[in-house]
Amino acid sequence: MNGLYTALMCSFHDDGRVNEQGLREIVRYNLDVQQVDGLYVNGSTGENFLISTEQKKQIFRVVKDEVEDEAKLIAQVGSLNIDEATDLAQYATDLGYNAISAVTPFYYKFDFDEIKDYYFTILDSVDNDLIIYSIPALTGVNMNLEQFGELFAHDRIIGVKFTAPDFFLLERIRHQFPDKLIYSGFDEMLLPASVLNIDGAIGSTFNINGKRARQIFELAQNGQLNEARDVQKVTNDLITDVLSNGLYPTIKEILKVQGVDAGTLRKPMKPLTADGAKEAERIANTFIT
Ligand code: NGF
Repeated sequence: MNGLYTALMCSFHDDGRVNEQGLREIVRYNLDVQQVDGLYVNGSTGENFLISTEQKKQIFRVVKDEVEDEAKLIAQVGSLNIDEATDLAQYATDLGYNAISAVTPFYYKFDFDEIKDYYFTILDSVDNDLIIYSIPALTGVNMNLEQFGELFAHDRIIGVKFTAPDFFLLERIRHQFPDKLIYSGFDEMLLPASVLNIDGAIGSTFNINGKRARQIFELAQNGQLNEARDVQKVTNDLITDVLSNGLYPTIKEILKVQGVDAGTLRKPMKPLTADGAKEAERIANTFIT
């Protein structure tokens, strides 16, 4: 399960339905052009928290049908509705997903016992491995080293998608749990995370910049830090421009410039203005090869 996973975008029609053909095109572009090792399906980048249970299942199904066994697949099933989470975990497992992942429960201020119960309930419902999705900036859930240890004590919690700029904690987790998988979640910090000996990364910008992500990851693994820094610099020039123009709509527009039908966004996310679309085209022409 090591390697680079795209946090997969999904294509939607203007009326909010899943654009299955567009989704297949996004999958193919990631596998054939960006050449990532796997896909992280129905994460934040997939607009997961804006869609229905049926749409989540539809996306799991279409992606698996397109990928078959060409790449590894991780299904993000986390939900505030524990019944939905267990239902999706079973559904993705039956489809043949290699692992499931679940965002820490958010919005209500759950204590750690509740968070632990959430993960163990999901695991009890399904025969698959689980990767914790930790993204404190969006969930407000900050877990410490000891709490990660309590979750990692479960032998089917195999790792964490670590989307936080806390390299102290990252290093401590790496040191204490050498057998667990750590995936870095912030693409702009892939180099420092790679230096700390992560196992892989999961990123939204890999939809358009997966090849550079691989260079950073592999150069760092080979100890070629100056070269890796140069690639991270170009990557961060790209990410700076993408973030200031609007993360998800800009990635979709860049995919469109590459001939991929990335569709529109689910409300209340808003599409780019005409000027925003022009800026996305400029970014594509400047950075995407
Ligand atoms: O989009 C976010 C929100 N984070 C992603 C990634 O961690 C999300 C990250 O790639 C993800 O994996 C998912 O879709 O579940 C950033 O977009 C990127 O580093 C630019 O900041 O924070």
